Amino acid sequence: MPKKPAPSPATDNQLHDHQPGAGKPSFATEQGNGGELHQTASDGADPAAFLTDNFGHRIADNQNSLRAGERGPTLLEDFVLREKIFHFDHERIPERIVHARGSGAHGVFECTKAIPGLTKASIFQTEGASCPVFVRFSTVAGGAGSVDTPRDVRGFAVKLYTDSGNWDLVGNNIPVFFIQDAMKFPDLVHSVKMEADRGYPQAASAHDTFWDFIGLMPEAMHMIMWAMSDRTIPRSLRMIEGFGVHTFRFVNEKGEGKFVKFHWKPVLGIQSTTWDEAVKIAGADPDFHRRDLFEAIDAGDFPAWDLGVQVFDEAFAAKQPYDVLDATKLIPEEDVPVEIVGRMTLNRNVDNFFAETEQVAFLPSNIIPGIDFSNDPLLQGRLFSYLDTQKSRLGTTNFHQIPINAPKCPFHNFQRDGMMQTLVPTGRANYEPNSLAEAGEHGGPRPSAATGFNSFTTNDERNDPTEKLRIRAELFADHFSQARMFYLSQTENEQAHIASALVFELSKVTLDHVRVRVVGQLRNIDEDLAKRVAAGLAIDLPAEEKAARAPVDLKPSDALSIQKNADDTMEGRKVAILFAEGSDKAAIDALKATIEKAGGTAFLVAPKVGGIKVKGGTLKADGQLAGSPSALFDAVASILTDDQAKSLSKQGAAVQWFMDAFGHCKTIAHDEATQILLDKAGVEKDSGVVALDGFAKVGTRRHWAREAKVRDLA
Ligand code: HDE
Repeated sequence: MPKKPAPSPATDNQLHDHQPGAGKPSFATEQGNGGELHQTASDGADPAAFLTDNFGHRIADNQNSLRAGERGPTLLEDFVLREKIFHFDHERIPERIVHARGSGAHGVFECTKAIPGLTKASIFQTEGASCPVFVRFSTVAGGAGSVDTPRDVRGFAVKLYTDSGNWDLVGNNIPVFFIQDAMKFPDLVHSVKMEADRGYPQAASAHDTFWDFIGLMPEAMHMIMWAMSDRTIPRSLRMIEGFGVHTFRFVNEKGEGKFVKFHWKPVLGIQSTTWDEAVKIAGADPDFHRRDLFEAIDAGDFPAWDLGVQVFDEAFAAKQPYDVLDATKLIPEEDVPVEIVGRMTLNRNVDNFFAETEQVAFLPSNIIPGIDFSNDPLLQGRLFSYLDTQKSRLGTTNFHQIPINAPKCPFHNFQRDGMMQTLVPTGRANYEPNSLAEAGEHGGPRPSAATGFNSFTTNDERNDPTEKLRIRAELFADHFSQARMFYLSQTENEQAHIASALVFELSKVTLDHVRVRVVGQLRNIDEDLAKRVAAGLAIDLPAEEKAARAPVDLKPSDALSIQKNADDTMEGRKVAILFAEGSDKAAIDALKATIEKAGGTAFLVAPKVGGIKVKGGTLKADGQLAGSPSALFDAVASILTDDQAKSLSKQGAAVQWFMDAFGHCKTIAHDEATQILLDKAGVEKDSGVVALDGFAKVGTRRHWAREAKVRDLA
């Protein structure tokens, strides 16, 4: 007689942990009508507590597959196993072609200034009008599992669920783009992604094919200045600007149209890291930005952005030395000030990453009456691409029914069927016109000429729509004027960062002629920049690449610099306090209070995380020293005993902690005992290396004047 198999311990646990009626397990998926039927189940238990398969059958054992005998083969009959594995096998969907790595959050947009004279968009009619939003921030080049802090442009995609339909403002944290025409997008993306034969590098532009393409596409040079600046190594997603990039249209009730550019201004200010810091963060916490966003929202520190608009007309556009339809150009804020009309606050984390952040589908073609497109050829190409890509990513034309994508206002039409149809349209009317209403049946919805979306009729007289041409308008040929303007608008330190980033990236290029060509292009931007980069690469200054159109000198714009606009707020910043056995708890508490009062967060770091005996009690650390390098914080402080400081001065992780904080130009607040560690780390006294009671005054600002002491910049 076969002996009775022993029950597996896991099965027992499962039964004990999830006793029916013991409360709703967090993994329960309640779907369809099954739940309702189970409500009336005879055993009277909470139906949500039962593990079922996808068709509502309760599962008795979630540990063991069905076998023929104790040591025999698994049976095909095991529908529980087959369904579980079948579903798992298909869990992944294709990642986004670009912007695959992203983090999302819910929030609200509120109109803070009504602008009915400019637009009839419902959301801008009354001050205080609001709508829900979903935002997804992303990097561009890396795959879905890549790190958060490569040098890369950040996507800034906002879905506003307005009462007149979804408005998707799918922008970036840089106001211009690499290319002028959608025709070049696949080439750009192929060049920056992993190289086709070798499959590397991941999430990096520092390689041959990218710079080969760039050297041959001088229209990218303005964007390259931004990409090599600190904008592409942000400190936090909460501290990036957002831009709609393209010129759009505002249309008012009278049908009058003006051009508009959209800006999102972070309330916390713009802040970036240094390159060395970004690289170290990638190792210490590959999810640095995702975690930072999640934790801030979780703690109730809701990040916010002001929505600004630059509005101008054809007459203004005609007078500029650039074409406003060219996405490689911006409108200086000094020429057209940014007017703030709304505020967006992110106040809720996603409940499920896949269902929301992964399945959200942004469409630049989602606009609402009162907003319209311009003839920007890059934007026009995007209007096709995003709708198209969703079919291959989400697998069905019914992707709009996924909750995160569905509008929150009613939608009715005669589109029917398709894969994964989850709606159940009723009635016979699935065509229009119909006269079913005359027979007392429901005839379905009808178009409305008055309230429906009417495209703006362009009054651009320079355009002859009867001509079919594959050309670009004349001013699109100016590739360097604004690149120069951007470079000259930066502080000396920011210019040095740009030059050094170019040297770093081009040093990774192995094809000599590619390097030479890019430096030849830089000569059209700024002679000094080209010389610095050539010197940094140890190559002779190459001949200037011929410019299609000679650049003109534009007035530098202070608004383009991060450092010129930095304010000293501690709001949203994170300060690490290093302590160890015997540290003075009162001093730690006092510093913590100072940081929190200024809107920052204190993070306690110690050699061990459990309870540590300190002077005045026991203290738990938030992070262990080796796992919490100083690169993860905005500033550091240290409160130690002489003995502990001496012992830590022999440990690499502790010495590196201060060396990096100093090298990343951060404030270091310390007690006397810490001096031995500072000496070992080569930390010299300056305005950012202060005693503990001096911290409040210096705060978390960076001390850029120190940088020349710690590294050679190009
Ligand atoms: Fe995108 N872009 N793009 N792009 N883009 C995508 O759409 C595309 C461009 C941007 O978080 C894709 O749903 C073309 C400019 C963001 O889900 C794809 C062109 C700007 C996101 C696509 C551009 C952007 C995308 C990939 C040239 C800034 C992430 C998956 C004509 C204004 C949205 C998807 C998210 C995503 C195409 C140029 C921003 C393939 C053809 C310019 C923020 O459809």
